[in-house]
Amino acid sequence: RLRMGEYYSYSVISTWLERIAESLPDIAELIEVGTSIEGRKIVGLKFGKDSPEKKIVVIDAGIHSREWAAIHTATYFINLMVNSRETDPQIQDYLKNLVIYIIPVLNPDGYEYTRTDKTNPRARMWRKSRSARQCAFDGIRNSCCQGVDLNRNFDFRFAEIGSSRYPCSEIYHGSSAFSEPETKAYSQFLTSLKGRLEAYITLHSYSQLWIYSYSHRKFTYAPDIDDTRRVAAKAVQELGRMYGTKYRHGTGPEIIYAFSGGSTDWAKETLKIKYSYTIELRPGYEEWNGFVLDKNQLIPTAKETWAGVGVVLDEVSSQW
Ligand code: 0X9
Ligand code: ZN
Repeated sequence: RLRMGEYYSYSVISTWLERIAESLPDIAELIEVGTSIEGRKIVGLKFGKDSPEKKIVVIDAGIHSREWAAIHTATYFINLMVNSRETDPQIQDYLKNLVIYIIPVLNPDGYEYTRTDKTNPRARMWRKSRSARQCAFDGIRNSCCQGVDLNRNFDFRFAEIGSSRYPCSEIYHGSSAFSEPETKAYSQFLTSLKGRLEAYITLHSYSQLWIYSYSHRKFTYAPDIDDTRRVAAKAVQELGRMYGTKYRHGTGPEIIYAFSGGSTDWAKETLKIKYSYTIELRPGYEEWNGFVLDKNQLIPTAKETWAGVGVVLDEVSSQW
């Protein structure tokens, strides 16, 4: 058991997932998405007995390592599924009607690096992966840096907008689409679920936004935008009912900025997932350094997010 409202190392989180899978084989299975550049196994849990006609929902977090509130929220979801499986009828419905994958830390190397904080104060703000140094001439000198922004490395309009070809940039897109083991493995994992994937939700922080496709250009949507938008609107409404937290919904360029190479756009376009959302958790965008969220906000953040995510899950599970 993990006490919620705390931050844990990647090894504690993954051991916890293993234990859950061992002790509750009827509802949870350990899954291995792939291996990070430093050799960590990217693991998650698969909830619900599988059968070919069941719809699948995938929830991930931690593609950006400094976004600890997102990682906590994903572990909170897991904790909730496990602890409420016998008492909460809503969770029982999900377990019966859906297959839900939760992968709490997509970028474990980056996450562990952010936890080395005490020896290196700058490390807490690390966003990218920990891939090997690459160099590029930036007009003045040849600059070499480590890490790729994994949320710029997906094969959706790769390198077109809102990313950088300089390895020292925070938004370095990598040498080519899916050049990184983390994104490559994850895209293969998601592709293997194609056809049954009805929702894909990626948790980030911060700015209190519920974002849908597409991100590269204003007013550019997939044909099923009406459903996507309706469910997003309902989700932010339900989320706000709990503590009054105000979220906005829209596409990236409409409500924050345009960029390409992100996971939700790739999932939307390539896998034709109806509900493909990026959620930016607390705090609001006016906060100066919202990546460091006060511990006492962790559980409320996770709870209200679950209320919003529940709208998506209800939508998908009621189609059955
Ligand atoms: O820039 C990103 O990768 C995400 N924001 S974050 O602050 N967590 O790094 C994605 C935001 C989604 N934005 C758009 N779709 N434009
Ligand atoms: Zn992020």
